[in-house]
Formats: sequence, structure tokens, C-alpha cells
Amino acid sequence: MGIVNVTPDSFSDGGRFLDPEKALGHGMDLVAQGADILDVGAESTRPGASPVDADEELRRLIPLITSLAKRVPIPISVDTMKARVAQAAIDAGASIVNDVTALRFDPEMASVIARTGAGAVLMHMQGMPETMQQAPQYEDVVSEVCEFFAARVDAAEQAGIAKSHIVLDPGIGFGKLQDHNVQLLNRLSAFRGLNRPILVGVSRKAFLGKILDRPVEDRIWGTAAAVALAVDRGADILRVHDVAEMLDVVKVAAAMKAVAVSLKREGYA
Ligand code: HH2
Repeated sequence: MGIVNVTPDSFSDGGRFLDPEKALGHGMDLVAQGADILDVGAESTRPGASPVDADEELRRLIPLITSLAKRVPIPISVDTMKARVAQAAIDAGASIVNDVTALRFDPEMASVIARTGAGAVLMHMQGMPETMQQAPQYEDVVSEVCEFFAARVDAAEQAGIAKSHIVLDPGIGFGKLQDHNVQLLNRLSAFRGLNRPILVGVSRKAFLGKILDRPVEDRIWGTAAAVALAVDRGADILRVHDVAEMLDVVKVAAAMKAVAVSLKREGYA
């Protein structure tokens, strides 16, 4: 999943693709690099980010999604927590809603997704972006995220969203301390029991910066290591900025995993 941010303030590429022509070009580049999904967002969710109102989000997103949908052969996902924005994005050609609040922010979101038959990414977040990094707390982050997923899948199904349309995401960096992020990634396979695809967003994130002591523009190798590990632990979709590079990483990690799985089946490991 390639990231297209049309925001002035995203943590890694804020302002770079605010111009609609640049954003369109960037989206098409990511497709040429091998992305299977484009995730288009107009509201930064980095820690401390200020909310954006729906009119501004629509102004940034809809012309871009309309142009992309005409030109790219892959599904477009809209990264929004607002039902009105999701509906307009779907009308413009998006087919997946990536809601970092897992349908909790806007009471109308579930019915928009159910009615349109869109796919839904349900992400775990403790708190909201403005304050989420102030004091995140868990007894056991993995089991708490697991319980959260089970409850959100139930709520989504009750609202009429088909289970087969749901993807789960542990929300790396969203209301989590360093140790929580590392544990979630390391124990990603704990979520396989929910029988839904797992999406992971590690690209250039702060937890990598902390391990490496590097600024956001120098985290590509760290991202590669985390992406490889996530594939090994069972991630199905990787949300990344650097599609060409991470596609190679995914291919190699997936090939290794396939061998490991068949060796295990034959009793070698
Ligand atoms: N991370 C970001 C935004 N949206 N959606 C999902 N499902 N999972 C994630 O991990 C995720 C997400 C943050 O990254 P980015 O879009 O690069 O930055 P910003 O939120 O500052 O625009």
C-alpha cells in the first residue's frame, strides 16, 4: 500500500504533495513502482497534529481521487475518520476506507461503509492524535489490541459490514510507547487467529528514529528491517512511502517465509 499524503503537516512528507498535480504524479509513480493499493490522506494523524475540517479534507482529496481513479488500475483507499469524506471519496472512485479510529470517531462511518460495500481498515489507537502520545498505558498491549479488534469486528458486522471486507491494523505509533510498538510488531502473529488480513504501517516512523537516532529522511533501512520482520510475523499489507524499495524487501521476506513454512510442515524446523 503506497502512501499519498495531501497534507501540509505529515510527519515525513508534509507539504511535498499538496499541489494536486504533484500528488497525482506521485500516486502514478507509486503504481509504476508496484503498489497494489494507494492510500490517499488529507489529514495528518502524527502525534500532536491538529484536526482538519471536513470541507478542507474534501477540497484536498476529491479532485485527486477523481483523477487517480480514472488513471490507475489498482484500488484506492481513503485515509479518513469522517463519514462525509469517506462517502464523497467512494463516489469519486475510492473502494476502501482506512479509518484510524476503527469506526469510533464518526457514528455514520459504519453505515457509509456498509451501504457502499467498501473495504474497511480498522486500526487500533489509544486516544486521539492530538494527545495520544502523552501517557499511553497497557497491561498487555498485544492482548488488549486483540480484544479491541474482536470488539470492532463485532461492531462493524452489526452495522452490516461483511467480515470479508475488514482488514485489521495494530496502529504502530498510535498511542504507544517504544516497547508497545516493538512488542506489537514482534508478536503480530497473535492477530492471525482473528482470520482477517493484517495491515502494518511502520514506514519512517518515530520508533525507528528512536532505535537509530536518525531523522525521518534517513529511516529507509530501518523501515526495511521492520517491514521484513512484519512479513515474517504475518503481515499481509504494508503501508509504505518507499514502494519500489519495500517491494523488494517484501518479495525476499515472503520468499523466505514460504520456505520456512514448508520446512516446518515437513518437520525440519
Ligand atoms: N499511519 C499513518 C497514517 N495512517 N493508517 C493505517 N491504517 N495505519 C498506519 O500505521 C497509519 C495510517 C501515519 O503515517 P503518515 O501518513 O505517513 O503520516 P501523517 O499521519 O503525519 O500524514
